[in-house]
Amino acid sequence: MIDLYIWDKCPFCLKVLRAADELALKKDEDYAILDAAPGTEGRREVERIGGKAMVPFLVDGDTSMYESDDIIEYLKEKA
Ligand SMILES: N[C@@H](CCC(=O)N[C@@H](CS)C(=O)NCC(=O)O)C(=O)O
Repeated sequence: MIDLYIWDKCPFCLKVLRAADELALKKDEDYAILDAAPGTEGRREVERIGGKAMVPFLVDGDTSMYESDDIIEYLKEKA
């Protein structure tokens, strides 16, 4: 399962979610959304895993990335 750390006020996060939707990826089947709003445990987890407190953030096993365009390309490969 792909984990997407998302803050729903972040336009880059919304762009990633829109792409996942357009690619017909299924939430809770193909990917999970983890709340990473500022001050949340999710945001602290993002920093622990990747070293930066930035969203969107994708984790899939040993793969992780921060850039929304890279995330969208990754999702396209998985679709
Ligand atoms: N280059 C990134 C930009 C993402 C970005 O700026 N995210 C903001 C929220 S909208 C953020 O996490 N800022 C916190 C920080 O930069 O530490 C992308 O395209 O995904």
